[in-house]
Amino acid sequence: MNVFFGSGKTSLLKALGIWGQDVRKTEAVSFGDEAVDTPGEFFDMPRFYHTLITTSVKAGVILLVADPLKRSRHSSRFAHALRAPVIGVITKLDAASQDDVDAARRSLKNSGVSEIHAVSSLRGDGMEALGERVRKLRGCETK
Ligand SMILES: Nc1nc2c(ncn2[C@@H]2O[C@H](COP(=O)(O)OP(=O)(O)OP(=O)(O)O)[C@@H](O)[C@H]2O)c(=O)[nH]1
Ligand SMILES: [Mg+2]
Repeated sequence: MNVFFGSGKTSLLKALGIWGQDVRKTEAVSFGDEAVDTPGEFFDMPRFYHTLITTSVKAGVILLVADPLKRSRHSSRFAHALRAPVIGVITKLDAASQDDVDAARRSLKNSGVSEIHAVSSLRGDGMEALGERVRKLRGCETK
């Protein structure tokens, strides 16, 4: 339990330039101008899954985040319930071992994600390629 909060979701949106507010604990599903942020706790509690699924309906792309430092394990095939393209993102590449990253990759694959990026929001690794994919799937590639 409680492996999804603090996994770096808000920091990731900020690093992608699609979150204007400060990075602090996300207490509720939060709507920004360009993105929707979710509290990590919702992924730990199956009774909140419907909220995540409903929130995803109008999304152009969904980033399913795995924290390699916490060995988070997403529900099997969870990504298949989401109604938009899902990209798996392994965060904190600057602080994780290769074993941690491999385990996070397995967890995301098990949840039904096929495209996976490993990034560091702090250091910037992988952010350019991920940003490009996100812009493309959001339909902003000509901006
Ligand atoms: N080393 C490292 N730390 C990171 C990275 N991204 C985020 N963090 C740290 O992880 C902590 C949690 O980051 P958040 O972005 O608030 O995580 P969150 O998933 O939005 O958390 P909740 O809102 O609680 O669900 C903060 O202390 C961040 O500085 C990263 O790429 N590398
Ligand atoms: Mg957050």
